[in-house]
Amino acid sequence: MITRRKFLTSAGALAGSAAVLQRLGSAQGVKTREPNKPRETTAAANRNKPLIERVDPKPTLPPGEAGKDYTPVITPNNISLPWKVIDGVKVYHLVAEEVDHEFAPGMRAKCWGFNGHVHGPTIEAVEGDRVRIYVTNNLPEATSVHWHGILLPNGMDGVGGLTQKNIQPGETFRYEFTLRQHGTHMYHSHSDEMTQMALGTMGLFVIHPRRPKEQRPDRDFAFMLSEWRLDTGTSRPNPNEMTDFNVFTFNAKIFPATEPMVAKLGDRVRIRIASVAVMEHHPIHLHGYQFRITETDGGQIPESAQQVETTVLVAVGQSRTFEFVADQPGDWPMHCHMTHHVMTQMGDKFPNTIGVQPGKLDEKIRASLLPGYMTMGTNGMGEMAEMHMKVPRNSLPMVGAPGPFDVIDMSGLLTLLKVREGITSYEDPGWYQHPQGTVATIAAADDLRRDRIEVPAAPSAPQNPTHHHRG
Ligand SMILES: [Cu+2]
Repeated sequence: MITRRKFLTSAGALAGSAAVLQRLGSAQGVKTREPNKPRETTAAANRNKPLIERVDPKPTLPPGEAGKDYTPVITPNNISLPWKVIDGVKVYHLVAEEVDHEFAPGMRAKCWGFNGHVHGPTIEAVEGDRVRIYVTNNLPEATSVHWHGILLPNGMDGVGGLTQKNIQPGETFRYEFTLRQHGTHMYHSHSDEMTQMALGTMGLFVIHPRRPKEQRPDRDFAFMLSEWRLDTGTSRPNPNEMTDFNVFTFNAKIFPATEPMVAKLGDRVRIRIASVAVMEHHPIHLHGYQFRITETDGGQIPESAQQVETTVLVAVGQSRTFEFVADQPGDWPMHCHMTHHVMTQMGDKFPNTIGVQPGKLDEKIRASLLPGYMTMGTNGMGEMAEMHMKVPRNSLPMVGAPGPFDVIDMSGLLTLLKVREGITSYEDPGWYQHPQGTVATIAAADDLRRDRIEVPAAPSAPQNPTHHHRG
């Protein structure tokens, strides 16, 4: 029999041990977010301290060191912004400027970015670091930089006109704050955002936990998603576009210009995906794996609440981080599952010709109107990847890159995870060599007979069959 008194006593003991566990947890490792309580470093939690200490707490730990305190993040096709430590503060310098950016060989545009990069380099720091970030404006109009998702004094939030004066062309502003959190965050201009962000002025801001409770990843990759309107023959993305984007990028690159993620068999892999522009949400799907969503913008999710997924939706303004053990070798695509987001430029505004039987149409048009005319897409768009058509200046055919078997008829928001056994470096190892018998191939007649597979007759002769399979 549990008496009321007994019950209360044991409940009290339980509550006590929970508090002890919580203290242990916070001493040993990362605290998960508790947004409904004031943080120990915030103004409301320190009402008895002087105002400046409450609003802008000074660091209590030395600057975090790579290797000792964290495993550096890898930003494929980009770099981490260099910094120096001056009097215990990590000092960074961003220069907002026009950048002649290559999305993929054959497609360049004058974008806006930072320090010669589109997007800007990744700012990397550690929870508890004090950071001082100088921003020089070399754009032709005023700007400001907002630290998206970062907890800081209101006047450091970087909203032009609201929390600070705009940074005029030629001016350099100083931002300084102590990092009170960890996670995948971003920075972006917050002055004329529509124009500046559509041209690329944004970057990742990765804050490592000081003492991770979880096992550290062997490979930690970070990506920023974006979409652009870049019309063929033009040299600048069009920032006035609201809905109809035609270039989709991982770290401002289009497949096959996206650097692959390379991992050794058995590596613990973390992938961070963030988006802060422009107008689209992207469900990012990884082939061959299930992963745990381990972090949101708010930092680590308690293990009991982590979801196991194969696709993660990253909305504009969000970051999502997932982890898995790379236990299956191969070349695995990671791509947006919006099918038009793995195409480029010429994929839209194309008349639907699927199933059209052009008959003598092509001949007639060639004779009387257009000598080079050819009806396309009647059996699908895959053929477009193989045609090596002449394309207008500064454009890419909408799909296609050479693959190990056939042309890969995807582009845009696609990159590869390359998992290999026995590699000694993380250089691109080339295409995966499959163990014998593990590749789908044309079915042998013996197999069909043994398994009693009856192949139905092909539909009555298509007019211009394409040879999507070369083998
Ligand atoms: Cu997408």
